Amino acid sequence: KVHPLSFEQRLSLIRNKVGRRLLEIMLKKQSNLAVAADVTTSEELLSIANEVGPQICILKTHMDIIQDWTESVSEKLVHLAKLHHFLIFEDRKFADIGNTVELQLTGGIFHIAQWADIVNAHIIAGPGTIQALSRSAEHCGILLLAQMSSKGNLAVQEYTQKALEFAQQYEDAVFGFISLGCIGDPNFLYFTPGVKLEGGGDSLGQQYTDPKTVIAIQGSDVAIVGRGIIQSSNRREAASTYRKACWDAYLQRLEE
Ligand code: 5IU
Repeated sequence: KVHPLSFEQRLSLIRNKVGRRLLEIMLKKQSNLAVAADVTTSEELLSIANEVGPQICILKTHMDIIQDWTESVSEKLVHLAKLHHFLIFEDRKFADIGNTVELQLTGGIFHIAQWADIVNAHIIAGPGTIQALSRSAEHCGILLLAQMSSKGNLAVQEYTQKALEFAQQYEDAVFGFISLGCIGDPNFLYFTPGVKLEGGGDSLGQQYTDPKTVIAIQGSDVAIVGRGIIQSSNRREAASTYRKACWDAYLQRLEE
């Protein structure tokens, strides 16, 4: 299933403009590393964004775990994203009917549509979720959850295929998937969480795979790394190590 195309070649295949902008950033920074900043204070979130910013193509956020969230946090985040040239991916995993999703994306106290470049969605509620996201935030690129990294998850086989079909129907808005690797179509980008150099897992079902397996063998494009970097005593150095490991794995895939 792993296709042989380079990121340069994929640039002309991706219909969504956020997807193309991401590829340009990836090529320029030689980075297919996303960092998952699962932290609970704005101070820590912003300091991570600043520390790992130069090494990453994406910062993945969970705004609803930040205890002191205000609009100024998102403003500062956007400032750092511009400074270090990365995109902001709010991992909100929208899963409701279209009408509700539209309100969740634009309303509440988070106003996700104002600051996120990328958002994601489950396909469980049908295409209305995607229609709502693409209509109410045309400037946001969408990723669909096709597979998950956690033990016992239900996103397998037919479900994964359905995610691919949905994406193909909304190719202007959807530019990729959360998946364990390439699921077959080079017109989309593949983003894989559950990545750690040492492998292993955690006590709540997370299952880690190393960057080389995920990118060179399973054909994923962007590795999403959380605790592997966040819990390191030197985040800058860890991000640099992961960036190199992920990019080398991509170059290795091209050679095969
Ligand atoms: N995440 C997963 N697995 C998934 C999906 C999302 O781990 O299948 I969808 C998120 C959860 C967390 C990050 O924000 O990716 C992984 O963080 P760690 O590398 O710390 O496990």
